[in-house]
Amino acid sequence: MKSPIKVAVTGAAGQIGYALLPRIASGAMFGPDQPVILQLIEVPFEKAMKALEGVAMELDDCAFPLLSGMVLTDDPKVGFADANWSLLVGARPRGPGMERADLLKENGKIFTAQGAIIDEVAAEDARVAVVGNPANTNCMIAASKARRLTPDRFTAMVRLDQNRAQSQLAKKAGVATTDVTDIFIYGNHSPSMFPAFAHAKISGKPAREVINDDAWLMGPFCEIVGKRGAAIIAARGASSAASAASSLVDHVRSLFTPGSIHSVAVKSNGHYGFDPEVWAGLPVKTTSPGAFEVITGFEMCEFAKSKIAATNKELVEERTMVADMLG
Ligand code: NAX
Repeated sequence: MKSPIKVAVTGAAGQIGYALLPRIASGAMFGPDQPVILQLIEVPFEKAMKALEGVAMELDDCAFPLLSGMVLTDDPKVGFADANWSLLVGARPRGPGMERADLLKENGKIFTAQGAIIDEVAAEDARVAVVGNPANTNCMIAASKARRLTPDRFTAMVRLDQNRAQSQLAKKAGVATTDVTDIFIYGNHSPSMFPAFAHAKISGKPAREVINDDAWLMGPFCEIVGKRGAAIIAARGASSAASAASSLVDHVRSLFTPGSIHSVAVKSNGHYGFDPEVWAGLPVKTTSPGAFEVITGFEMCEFAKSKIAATNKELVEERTMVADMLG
């Protein structure tokens, strides 16, 4: 029997947490023979901790063979202790009348604290995946607080955007989602991000040739993918939860599986013209569990360059808004 992987999850009593935890405990994230210990972190309020207890009761009731233990806590130092993976889902939602800058600052405080604590108490091989919005900038803030863990240990999720793009291309072409490959997301997890359709393939052929409708790809396709989150809220009356949880499972599983090729928001280091200091969605290849290299060399047309410039501008603006929190 392998020794368990310790997975810390913040916002564990939230709606993404509810859809995520059974997937991790069932083996979907780390494989069918890998035990896990869930270290569940919530805010120090009775209502949240009570809800967390209820979630843990349900996990008990599933009798998952791979679930070796659970820790329920409102103390991040306890929750992140020796964690191999820290999944930062919890964040403050945007309230009425709240400006983007206010949201960045409010959430910046959370990720400032969590980045420093993870650096202090998490495992030697610690990896961090940020979902709480604005995910790219929150991830940058957390990474900036680390002295022991290098920036490549901190990633943010754009996999939901990749999955949305893959599914839209499949629908348009009338094929299975598994026939669509090499669709990567560049930039921010926001409507500004760019799904680079020119490199996508459908059954091994360029998606552009198969779909044969550049006007749709450059217009409605980018729009649908970019604004899918808002469309879900309009339809469901609540933000994406099952798909976000499933995409986080994909994000971590792909980073855990050498050879996987997928989109992750990572420190850009200047690739594809991004500001070197921002966390941008980029195509990566997993080299060993938790480690990756950015796939370079994709040619960008003028349209792609302008989309990347726009999403980069937004990331730089976000960075400027939280400049006093970095380092
Ligand atoms: P919920 O409001 O249902 O749950 C959030 C939970 O986080 C709450 O239980 C809250 O008590 C907890 N929390 C807040 N601050 C915390 C802290 N400092 N430590 C521990 N727990 C804390 O939100 P949910 O729908 O689960 O969404 C969570 C986050 O994911 C939001 O920021 C949301 O914007 C973001 N999303 C990111 C996506 C992405 O692709 N990157 C897509 C889905 C989602 O919108």
